[in-house]
Amino acid sequence: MSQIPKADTIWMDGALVDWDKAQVHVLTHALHYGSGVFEGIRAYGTDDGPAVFRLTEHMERFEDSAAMLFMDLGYTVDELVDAVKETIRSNSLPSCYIRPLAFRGYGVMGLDPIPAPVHVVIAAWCWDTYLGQEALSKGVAVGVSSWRQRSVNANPPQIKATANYLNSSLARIEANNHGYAEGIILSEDGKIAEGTGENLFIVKGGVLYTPPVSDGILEGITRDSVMTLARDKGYEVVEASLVRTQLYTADEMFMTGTAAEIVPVHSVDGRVIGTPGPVTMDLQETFFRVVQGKEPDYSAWLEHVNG
Ligand code: PPE
Repeated sequence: MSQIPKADTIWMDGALVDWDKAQVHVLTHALHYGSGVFEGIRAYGTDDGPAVFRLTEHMERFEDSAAMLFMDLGYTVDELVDAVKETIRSNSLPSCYIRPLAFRGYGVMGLDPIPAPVHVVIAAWCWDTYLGQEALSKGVAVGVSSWRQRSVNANPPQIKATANYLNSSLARIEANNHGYAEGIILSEDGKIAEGTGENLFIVKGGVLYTPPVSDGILEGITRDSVMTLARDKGYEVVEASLVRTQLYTADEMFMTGTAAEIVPVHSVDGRVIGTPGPVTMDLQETFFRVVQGKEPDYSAWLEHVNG
């Protein structure tokens, strides 16, 4: 993965600071105990300048993640929405990836996070493709991980917590070591959960299937967008528990995420599913038109940065 391309400023606790000055103390609570929550959001170029895709929904999820950990962000969703727009404007980014992060800061040590101060930062930079240049058009090879998904009663996957990504990192390292672009993580009882940073869909007999939130996944905003677009196009979409072999016999498979966007899967554990299928590519094409403001029916999903 390439280095983060530097932008100019980062929003930190209410003010824009120079990129290089956005620093923390080494005794920051979150560095030691993973006491943080974050978001990943994308802004795309449109005819009316950059527009952030489903920004309010991302900030609502951010607030929900924080609230579940008794973190008071100190800003309303509207204030955070404005802060994201201000960050993009200040960096003059025509399109970008946006990373809001709330974390427990410097002051106390020990496992009780409540006495530690809460900080909120928003950074934005250009993050082109997540799984490689050819992933979007040709698809990727994935493998089922030997690591199991964090349990709903241990590190709840529905909270977008920094600590959850230890699990994702173990699976990503393994996938890379095995020559796969991504790992698919199963729950302890063998159900398909998600990728290390994406949700997952299969297509079988023209119907789309994706695991329900109750199977222990992050409730992805791209997942929701794809379900909505697919239903609006007349496809049937079913939230259903899936097992490993259903991936092997799928007609099509793809993964969804803000960073990854909509990535076709061409093989699972060496079983070839095929070149990117028609349903996958239909949805991917529509998704890219939507985010670029070319589908007026979905303009409510775009939050423009200028004006
Ligand atoms: N599951 C996980 C575990 C996950 O991290 C993401 C997003 C998703 C599903 C898809 O959610 P959504 O972006 O709302 O459609 N992963 C973020 C972080 C990736 C990273 O490597 O960092 C992202 O895509 O921004």
